[in-house]
Order: sequence, then C-alpha cells, then structure tokens
Amino acid sequence: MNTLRIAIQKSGRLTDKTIQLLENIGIRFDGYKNRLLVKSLNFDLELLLIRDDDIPEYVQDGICDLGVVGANVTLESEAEVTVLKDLDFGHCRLSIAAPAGSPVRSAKELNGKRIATSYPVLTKNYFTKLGLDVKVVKISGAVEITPRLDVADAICDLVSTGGTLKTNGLRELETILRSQSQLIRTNKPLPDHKLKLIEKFLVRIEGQQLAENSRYIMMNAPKESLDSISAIIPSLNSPTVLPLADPDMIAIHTVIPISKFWEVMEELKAAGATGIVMLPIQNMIN
Ligand code: PRT
Ligand code: ZN
Repeated sequence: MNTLRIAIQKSGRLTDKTIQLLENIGIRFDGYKNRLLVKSLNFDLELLLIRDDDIPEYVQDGICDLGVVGANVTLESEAEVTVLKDLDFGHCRLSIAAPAGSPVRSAKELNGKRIATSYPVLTKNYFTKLGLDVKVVKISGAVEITPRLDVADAICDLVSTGGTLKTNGLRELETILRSQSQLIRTNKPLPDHKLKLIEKFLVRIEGQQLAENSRYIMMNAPKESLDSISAIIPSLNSPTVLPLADPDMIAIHTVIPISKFWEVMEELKAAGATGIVMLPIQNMIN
C-alpha cells in the first residue's frame, strides 16, 4: 500500500528509455521482462508494466501514483492527471496527412471528408475548432494505408521521421500536436510518505536532465587569460582554477550547457585556452 507505484509501457517504443531513465537515477530492478509488477531493489517503488493506452486511466483512478506515457496518449484519453515533467524522449507529432496526389493542401479543405485515425478525440476536437465537420473513422493500427483502401480521404497519425507517410504516398498537411513522454501523477490525495518519495524522485530526474544537458570542460590557459576566459564561460558558478607545473599556466574546469559548447570553445581558443577537453556528466545536483 505504501510503496509508490509507477505505470510504464510493458513493451514498446517507450519501454527501454523509461527503464534507462530509472536506472540513471539509481533505481534498480531485478529484471522486468515478461513481468507485470516489479519491485525496486533499492527504492520504495514498484513498476506496473501495462499497455501505454491504459496508463492515463490507471493513474487517474489512483491504481498507480505515477505514470510514464506520451502526451498524445494522455490527451486522447482525457484522463484527469497532473503532468509533473516532460521527459525529453518519445518525441513525435500528431499530424493530418492526405494522399500526395490529391489537390488537398490544408486541413481546411477536408470539410465533410473521412479522416482515419487512432486519435478520434484529438482529431475531432481539432476540426471542430476549425469550424469543420469531418467523419472520423477510428482505426487501431496501420492508419497510413486507409486512403489507398478508400476507407478514408485523409489520416491523422503520429509521425516522427515522416518515412512512413512518404512510403505510403501521403503528404503531411498540418501538425495538430507535438508530443513527448511525460511523467504524470494521480490527482487523488496521497499520503505524506508517497509525496516525499515523489519529491525525491523528481529531484533525481531533474539532476539527471541537468547532467544530460551539461558538459564538464577542462582547459589550460596562460594565467593572465583567466579574466577573459571567465567572462566567456556561460556558467553561473565560478570556475575551478588549478595551478600547473608551469607557473605561468593554469588549468580551468567548469560546467557548461551542451548547447553552448561549440560557440564557447571557439571563443576560449581565441582567448588563449589550449587542450580543451569536454566530458559527459553522469549526474548533477545543483
Ligand atoms: O502495445 P502498446 O499499446 O503499449 O504500444 P503502442 O503500439 O500503442 O505504442 P508504441 O510503442 O508504438 O508507441 C508508444 C509511444 O511512442 C507513442 O504513444 C508516442 O508517444 C511515441 N512515439 C514516438 C511514436 C512514434 N514516435 C512513432 N513514430 N509512436 C508511434 N510511431 C509510429 C507512427 O504511428 C507511425 O506508424 O511510427 C510510424 C511513423 O514513424 P516515422 O518515423 O516513419 O514517421
Ligand atoms: Zn498503445
């Protein structure tokens, strides 16, 4: 009863990344394949492994306290849950597409037409907001072949690379939702013990995300370059400065956002830094 329970996808696109995330934040399991309920070896947490479509409702109903699932699934389910965190994997978009050979160039031209989708709620809402009336044909898989079978005039489906649309002679018209995996939480009241565990869990995920988006950089530089180099480093924390065998030289260590690395590296070189090394960071707590 007191163990925090998290619903994750049993077997699919999100499973490995979700398990990886849990392992990265130090939560260990003794195998999870072909099991329904798995208790962590070192954190008061158990996994419930189910189909992703069931996750939002399980969380809404309080059968699970937390869940990891795509925003597309949560929004389609209309479950009442709270999104705690975007998890930055499972990125995709829900898009309207029509046969490339058809004259249709925008969703607005689909009034009165048949749209096949596994996302009837999101699709219907989108067209209703546009003031259009379409016939939504609910299909559970292989939506992309429905125009060829004359089951539909257009589709609304998930896209990541766009390869599937292309292979099936479809042209993407509009994106109706951008999605990624999210950590969701039940809106049911939880005991203090579970609230504390969720807080701990979130702090670890934030540390993990910060580490993933940061790099540890080390460089050598002439002592007199320290001020100009410090000014270039895009970090709120002051860098670590270490002496070197050569008394005129120092080593500078710091952490920077990965997005800034190339831009900063060129400026550092110009300011006299040499031997610049960048290292990944396993974890980080600010
Ligand atoms: O069995 P279960 O119900 O648990 O799994 P599922 O088959 O319903 O889902 P699964 O494992 O395929 O996807 C789980 C989640 O991954 C989705 O709900 C999305 O949040 C996310 N995701 C990310 C994707 C994609 N990318 C994706 N490309 N889900 C599906 N696709 C499919 C898409 O439907 C289409 O058929 O991949 C095809 C398009 O891919 P591209 O690369 O050709 O554009
Ligand atoms: Zn599913």
